[in-house]
Order: sequence, then C-alpha cells, then structure tokens
Amino acid sequence: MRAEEIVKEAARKIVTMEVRGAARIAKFAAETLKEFAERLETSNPEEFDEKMKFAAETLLNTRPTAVSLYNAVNYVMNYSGESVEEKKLSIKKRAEEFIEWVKNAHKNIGEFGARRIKEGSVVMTHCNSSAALSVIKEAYRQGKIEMVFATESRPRRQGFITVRELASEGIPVTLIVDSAVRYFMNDIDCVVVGADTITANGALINKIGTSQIALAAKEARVPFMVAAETYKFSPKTLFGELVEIEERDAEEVAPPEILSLNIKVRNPAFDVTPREYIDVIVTEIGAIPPEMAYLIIRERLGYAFEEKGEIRISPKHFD
Ligand code: RUB
Repeated sequence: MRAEEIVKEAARKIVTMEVRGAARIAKFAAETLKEFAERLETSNPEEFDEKMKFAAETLLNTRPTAVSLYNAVNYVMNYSGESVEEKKLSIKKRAEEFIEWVKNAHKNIGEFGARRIKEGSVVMTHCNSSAALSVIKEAYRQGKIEMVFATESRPRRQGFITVRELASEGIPVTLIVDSAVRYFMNDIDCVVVGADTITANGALINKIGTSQIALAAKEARVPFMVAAETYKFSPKTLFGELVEIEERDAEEVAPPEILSLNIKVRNPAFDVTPREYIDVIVTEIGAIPPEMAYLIIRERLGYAFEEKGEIRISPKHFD
C-alpha cells in the first residue's frame, strides 16, 4: 500500500469503529504514523514534514472526543531531525515509545485498581474499556469478584464485546440493558468504567450513559472508579478548550421505517460526568482523586506553548 492509502484506510477504520476504544485508537494512530513515515518516498525534508502533517490531520479528523488520539498524534509529531532519514528515525522511536506506554499502562492500572476492590464484590462496568477490564480481570484473578454486571451500551452495543471477553476468561457476567442500571445498583459494590478524556478540572468524558450510572451510584453510595491511562488526560482543557462530544449517525439508533417518520434523532456518543461523582481515577502512576487531574497534565504530560500559540505536549516518563 502507498503511504497515503495507509493513512486513509486507517482513518476509515477509526470512523467506522473497526478500531475503537480510546486506548486502541491511540495505539493504532501511533502505528499508522510510523508506517506512513516509513513508506514516504521523498528525500525533501520540507515535503516530508508537509506529508506528515497531512497524515496527522487526517487521523485527528476521524473522531473528536477521545484525547488519547490527540495525545498520540502530538507525541509522535514532536519528532526531530534535519534530514528525512533522521526524521524517520525519530518518528519510529517516538511511535514505539508511545505504543509501549499504551501496552505497559494496563498492568499497573489492573494492580492498583484491584487493590480497591473488596473480597466477594459484584462490580458494574459500561461499554467496553480495556483499562476498566484490566482492573476487573486482575481483581477476579485475586479471587475478589463474584459477578460482573455489564451494560449493553446502546446504540453500538459494545457491552457485547465486554461480555464475550469476560466470558471467554470464565468470569461470571450478567448482561443488562442500559436502563436497568438503577434497578440493580443496590446489588453493586463498585462501578468501574474507562475514559475517553479526563479534563483539567477532573471531569470524565466516557461512553454515553456513564454519567447516569455515576448518578445512580452516588445515590446508592456505591464507589465509582475510573480506570484511565495518563494519556487520557487533556492538555487542551487546561487552556479552556471544551471537549467536543461526537454525535453519530441516526442510523445507529433506529431502523429506516422509524427514521422515515418526520422525527429528529440525536445520537451523542459520549457524556460528561462531573468530578463530584468520581471516587478515584486509577492511572498507571497511581490512584488519584479527580482533583489531581491538573497536576497529571502539568507534571506527567508536560506542556508548552509554541510561538503560534499551539499546545504541544511531550510526556516525560515512560516507566
Ligand atoms: C469506547 C468508550 C470506552 C473508552 C475507554 O467508546 O467509551 O469506555 O474509550 O476505553 P467507543 P479504553 O466504542 O465509541 O470508541 O479503556 O479501552 O481506552
């Protein structure tokens, strides 16, 4: 495949959700930029930079909400070098660093998160989050989980992916429709969800319906845990930018005979859970209160204003 085709095909996979979930999208974007750079044939450094910018923008324009995509692209695009060869080497190194970051984060998140789950727990999760599932799987491995309640997660039903994954590992799982969350909340010991973005003020952006689960959990005094790698924290929000909530096609919500009626359909893919509803955010560097989001963005991710006023980040540690 030619370089341009690789990036267009990658963008198509993200838009159609063949590749989905904030962590997978981020890793895939880093892999795509690495492959794109390797295949670029020009020896002109300026032309090379232009093409890299095109690839970065194409990927960024796929799905707007998960900041992991932005952080991945920005991390790789912070490459250095004078010649095309040097630039290619730098991109390869940075992409591989980011991919390692994604791969390694889940182990710590699983261990830190599992410590907060009590023996004999019934936990609830929403959508399909690889970070949340790493906590649940580790807690199960330690013999602490009795049952996992997984929501269907309409309209795309990512809950089916979750129940398949848990069942394939022999973990007891109960599938429920999204509207049954409050009905079962009194049976739940802990809610564990993932994140698409954590804002500077500690709010969580995750699959639509997450905030309703948080509301029901708070009412029932059930702890609400967010499993989020530090690349899910948004440097952009530090400078006041609001997170754009992706609104997807009406076809995901209703069949043609309903859509042909004279009605409007709304299909936001994510919602915002204020920090007051979150007990803890479990990251790969520790379990933190949501109020510490600002520090994660500043100390862990690092940021700097460029002359143009653009924010570029350069994460500092990869242990
Ligand atoms: C997926 C979703 C997940 C987060 C976290 O939404 O909201 O909870 O992305 O997942 P979609 P992970 O299916 O629309 O991409 O922990 O795997 O990054």
